[in-house]
Amino acid sequence: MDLRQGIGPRRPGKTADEFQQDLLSNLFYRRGTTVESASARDAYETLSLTVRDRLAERRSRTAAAHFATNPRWVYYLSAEYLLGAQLEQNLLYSDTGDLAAEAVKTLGFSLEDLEELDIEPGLGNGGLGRLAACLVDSMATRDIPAVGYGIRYDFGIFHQIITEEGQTERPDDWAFHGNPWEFPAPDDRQTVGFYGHTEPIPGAQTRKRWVPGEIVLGEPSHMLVPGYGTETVNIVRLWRARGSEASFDLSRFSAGQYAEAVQEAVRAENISKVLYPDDSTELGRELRLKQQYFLVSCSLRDIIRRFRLRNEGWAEFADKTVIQLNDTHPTIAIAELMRLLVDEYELEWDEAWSITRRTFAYTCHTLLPEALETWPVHMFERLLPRHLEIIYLINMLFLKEVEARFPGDHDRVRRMSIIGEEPERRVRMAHLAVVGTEAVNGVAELHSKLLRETVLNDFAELWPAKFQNVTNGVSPRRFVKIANPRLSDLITEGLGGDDWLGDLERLAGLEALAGDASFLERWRAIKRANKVDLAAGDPDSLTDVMIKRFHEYKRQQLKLLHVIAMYHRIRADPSADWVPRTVLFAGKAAPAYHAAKEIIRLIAMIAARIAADPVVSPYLKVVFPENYNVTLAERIIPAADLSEQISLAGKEASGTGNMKLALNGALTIGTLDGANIEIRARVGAENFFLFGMDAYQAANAHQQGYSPWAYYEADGELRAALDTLRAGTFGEAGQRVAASLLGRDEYLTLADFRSYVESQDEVDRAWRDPQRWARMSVLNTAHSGFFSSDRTVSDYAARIWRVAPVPVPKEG
Ligand code: B1H
Repeated sequence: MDLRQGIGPRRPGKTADEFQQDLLSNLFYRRGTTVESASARDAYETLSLTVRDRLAERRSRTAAAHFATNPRWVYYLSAEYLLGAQLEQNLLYSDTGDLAAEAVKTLGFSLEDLEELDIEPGLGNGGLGRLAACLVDSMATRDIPAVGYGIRYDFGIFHQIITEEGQTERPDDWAFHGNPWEFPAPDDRQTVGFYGHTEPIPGAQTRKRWVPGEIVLGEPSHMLVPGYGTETVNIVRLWRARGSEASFDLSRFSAGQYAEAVQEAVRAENISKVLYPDDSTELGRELRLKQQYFLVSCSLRDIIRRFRLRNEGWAEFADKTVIQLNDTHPTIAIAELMRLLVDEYELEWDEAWSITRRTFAYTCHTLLPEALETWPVHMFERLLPRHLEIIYLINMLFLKEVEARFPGDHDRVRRMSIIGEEPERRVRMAHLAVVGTEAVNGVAELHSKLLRETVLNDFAELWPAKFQNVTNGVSPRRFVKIANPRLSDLITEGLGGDDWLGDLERLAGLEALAGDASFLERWRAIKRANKVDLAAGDPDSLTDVMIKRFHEYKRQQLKLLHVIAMYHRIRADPSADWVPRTVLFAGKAAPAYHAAKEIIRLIAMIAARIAADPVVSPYLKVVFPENYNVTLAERIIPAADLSEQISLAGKEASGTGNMKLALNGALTIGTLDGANIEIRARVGAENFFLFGMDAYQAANAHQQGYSPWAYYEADGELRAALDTLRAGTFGEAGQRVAASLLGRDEYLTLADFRSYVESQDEVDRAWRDPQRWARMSVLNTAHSGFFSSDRTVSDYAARIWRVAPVPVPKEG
């Protein structure tokens, strides 16, 4: 029966009355309550279902269009998704905001009340996880058939509490009250093996049998990912680990051994229990590798299942499928697809390898050596014995290729091997990712260039055409329209329409208004109103924000040295005409990253000290709102005047906060690092505060005998700031930070201090001319259209995925 003709499901209505009726039906029949007794949570859940129904209707049309087309699909594999709050976005994308606002009034609530209850699935750490969320948004917006695969962690990124003692962590039970946006799909569950041993198969050459020692179930659920201004609704499919039925031991339970009875199930469920709260370093924990394989194994089987719905045999698999690896975390997929094709589907090795290589593409997000994942061979051998055998064979064949190209170059072979030998034998996941994929990309121009010139240089020499750049981007819907409604309205008015939300380069039209005094006045008033809403400090002060994960390479400590220098200047001359500043830090540190937590503690200490100082506090305020997440970012970004992007050049792969802030009219003070370079090139050098050394100077500094003491000796203001820290004025945290800076100063903070302070002085001068500042602000927004994730996705689609959009017909 064709459900689209004759009898089909009743479709959600378009009018206010129909929306209202649907809301009430959902309240009665799905929530099981009544208007009289509906709580705020009842209303929130019911509204969410009502909005979700509208997206689900589009989803059904999307699936039908995809099924009819049998297109090439993009599968995005990512250990992290930072999707942000769902309600407001889904109201916008289903164009039901006004209907919803009216309808919930009948239940006695306002939309704002209900938005307070909305969930934020914190299933990621920082930029990498938020990028995944922006890309799935833009894939749907660009009508690309895609599924995002991830893990449904029970506990997302920890909830951060800030006290004068610094950061403490609390578990984030994000779905404690349930998640109305999620559809469980238990019928699509998969079984995943771990441990065990391999056995030869008589008569077979490369095929082997893997007998796992542990079996875990992966249960999927999905969330809908609508496109903006289009009919497409894609999905993000998240896997949750469960024990099998057999994992509950009834006889032990009956014997009163309650803990033992469930221990196997608990062990299984621990796999998706918690997100690793680590933004950079490899934890070396077996559970982490287990998570990675769990994600990959479930997702690949699901991808094959979906392929088989529409296709027979394997001839077309690589033409119909592209699997994008979001960093190395899902890279074991390369060995797993080989295992499935060779061992389970009985393809010849060469054919399987040709399919595998053509199916995968790899995005690298770092240059930090400590963030390039490697796993001890012994751990692999125990957990994934068959995969290790496959990796050895891939490596052997690959190294033969290298030998043939560079005869006698044994050092090159050693450097390029997927297995590192020193100091212990380890599997180098980035090497596997380069060898097993068709395309490798960095995330900003400088990053992609440095990848080719440094960490992946040998590979770029072997396969130059494989290496590409795709500069990151951000969703203008979430980070301008939803986050900054006032500015969005003004932009829409200024441009004569809201097409810019789906075509961000249109912001360039604002340039014509940058000389219009009344427009600039309104622009300024909006920034001020956003600051009033944020309520972080005096709305007339310069709001100077540094919002990102805490890491020494990002150099929050450099910003602090500047704060201390300002503190000293004000104390030395309290009656001078200082530019008042509110310095806002927000961000999390990995719980085990002590140096980063020390910096947070120091900020808390300095903030309290300055607040208590009647001489300094009229001009300088330091604030640290706790628990930085997507929702808080959406409040801070629209209120920012100055965006701190001050990483040591060559260390920040791209940055995406830099893009969000520039789009919202903050001016950047930054180094020539990551995407800062591309932002500056577009907004114009005169509208960007540049300082510091470049990546090449930074790369050579330590080799050339860099000495932080030389800078300490030569610069009185720097010396005074460091001496204040050393003297213990800001506690032990201050002493330890100073000791680290005057010890090795790995990230060359002292070397860039003078140039940074001079650039900050330039910031003050620009701020004193409000017209000039407003014009610079407008020009930043006007020329940041390139940084839409829609453009990023179009780049991937054209150059890496080679996929075409599949339009979804409108209803009726
Ligand atoms: C980025 C990570 C990352 N790069 C390891 N690498 C992780 C590495 O839990 N882990 O083990 C988690 C995350 N994250 C960031 O990616 C870069 O630092 C940013 O510069 C970049 O903008 C972002 C998106 O490409």
